[in-house]
Amino acid sequence: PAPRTVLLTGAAGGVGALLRDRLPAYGYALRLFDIVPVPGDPDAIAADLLDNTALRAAVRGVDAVVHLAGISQEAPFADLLTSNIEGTYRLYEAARAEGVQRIVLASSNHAVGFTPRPAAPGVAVATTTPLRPDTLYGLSKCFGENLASLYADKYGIETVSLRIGSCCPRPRTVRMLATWLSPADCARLVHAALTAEEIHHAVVYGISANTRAWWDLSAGAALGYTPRDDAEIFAEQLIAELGEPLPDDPERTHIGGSFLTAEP
Ligand code: NAI
Ligand code: 15L
Repeated sequence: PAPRTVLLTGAAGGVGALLRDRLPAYGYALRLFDIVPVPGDPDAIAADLLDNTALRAAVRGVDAVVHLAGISQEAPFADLLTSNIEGTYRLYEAARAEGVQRIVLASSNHAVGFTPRPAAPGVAVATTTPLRPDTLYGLSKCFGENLASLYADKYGIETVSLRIGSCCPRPRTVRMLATWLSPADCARLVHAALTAEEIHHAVVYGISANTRAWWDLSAGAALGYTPRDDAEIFAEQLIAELGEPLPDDPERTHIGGSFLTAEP
């Protein structure tokens, strides 16, 4: 049966906000969790992922978890170690203890960010491309994907790892014309990841049907994800405003763009 009650961690964040607005229409009852209060929702659980008691109670009785909580950009290692590495480990341990079968994990394109962008149009980067983080942040996402693999093999917990591109109301950079994940497509993707059958550990790229995409979307299609939006509608105006990045700019040369030169 399709999961009904879903724990949304990181519910106060940008992606959390757009999923809070959209997932109930798919029939889910959401339980919200974040270290900071969720605006407009007094029932949300305000706790750290490292608070075991709160986390176990949050996970208890849900059908699935959508795990967004964590640091979402480059940061000092000590902070990533706590929120992203230990926090994700604690989440999986809580899920194992409480018998939760399915986790949708927010990974990131930055797990493979140092991969060169395909030079030829129409050549796509596969989900099986070697992990190649561009930041300590990306490395923390590699840990999450490997943890998901371990918990699938060892304990049978199913994970769909979403290597999200750029999830925001509209693309803000020329690179995002390739990496954009529209809010509506994000909800479609999470719904597909929650309901797909015969999952072990699946890795998919989370972007819209962008004309300039450089990722292979077949893994997402196999889960039933059909994106409907395309960043191309913003292209003319965005390029007129910002201009194209220079040919040797990481925004042009590598998947991870400006994260290649980001320092903690
Ligand atoms: P965000 O930074 O807006 O939200 C993250 C939320 O996690 C925040 O509300 C924060 O309070 C919470 N959080 C952080 N540490 C926590 C802890 N120790 N315990 C409990 N809650 C904690 O990030 P956004 O943009 O909403 O992203 C959500 C997830 O998706 C993140 O894991 C991010 O790495 C990932 N992602 C997002 C992308 C995007 O384009 N927005 C792209 C790729 C990945
Ligand atoms: C990410 O992983 C970040 O969380 C988000 O803020 C964006 O910068 C995104 O990647 C991106 O690559 O555009």
